[in-house]
Amino acid sequence: RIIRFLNGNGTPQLAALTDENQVFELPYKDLLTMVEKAKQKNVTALALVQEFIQLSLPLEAELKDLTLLVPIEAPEVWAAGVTYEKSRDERNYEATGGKLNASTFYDKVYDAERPELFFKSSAARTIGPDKEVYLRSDSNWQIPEPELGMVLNREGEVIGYTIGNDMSCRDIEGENPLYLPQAKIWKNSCSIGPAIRLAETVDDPYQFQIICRIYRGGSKVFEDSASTSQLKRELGELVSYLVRENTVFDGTVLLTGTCIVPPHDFTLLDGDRIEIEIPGIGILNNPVKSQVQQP
Ligand code: DO4
Ligand code: MG
Repeated sequence: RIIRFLNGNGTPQLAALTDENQVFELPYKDLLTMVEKAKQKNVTALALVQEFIQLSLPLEAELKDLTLLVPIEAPEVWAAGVTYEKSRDERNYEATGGKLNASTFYDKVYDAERPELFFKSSAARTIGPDKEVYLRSDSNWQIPEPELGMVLNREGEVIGYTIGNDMSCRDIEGENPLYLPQAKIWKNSCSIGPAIRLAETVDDPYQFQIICRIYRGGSKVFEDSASTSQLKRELGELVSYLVRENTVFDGTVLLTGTCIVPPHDFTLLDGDRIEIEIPGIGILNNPVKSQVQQP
């Protein structure tokens, strides 16, 4: 796994994280530079990392002592929607005011050939591990959306996998589908990290478990888990629609949709803490904070 952290001089440092959670500094500016270097040497990024691990010693500091940064400064984060049955059912609930037997455009997109893809975030709006995700002040129904993220290069090849939180306002989304950008995009509404698992180390991306926990006042108020085996669509299918007639930048992250939704009466509050875990990638931890009001 690849991480970034702030070193003693206050500058970002790229590093490899082993299965034993040992941290080895890597001599590259970022993951994209490392992948480029591997291509030039005609080796995999994994082989390059293994070479450094064999030649160096791990840091004495433990992972928990490091100030982690976003593992990649993704120029854009895109997201797929309604890729799990659970997501379709919950959107129907929002859009119909709870009439579960009503048919909506969410049913249509779930079965359509073309997936739902939307622009989620830019580098300036995306935060990393342990940073605060913000709430909107004009929504009363806000949830985290725990999702597997694919890190892509400009050709749409998957470089690695990460964890993403597609923070969402269910009331704004349910009021009118045209409000989707406001229900999805605001300051600190997207979190990614803590690590990127190199694609070549993943045998089967449909076997990731996703776990979400929400803590309030020190107690756990929500926990649920799901698996990427429940995805309705293939990951390659999502990427192929993203790159179609599009300019995609190196390091773009594509979130693959949520399969975990807290109960209908749940909304995030200032002071909550969200943990999203994907074993094999890590735990993305973010405190929740009300938006700081502009004077
Ligand atoms: O259609 C609205 C958004 C869906 C979404 O974000 C998801 O399914 O994860
Ligand atoms: Mg989502």
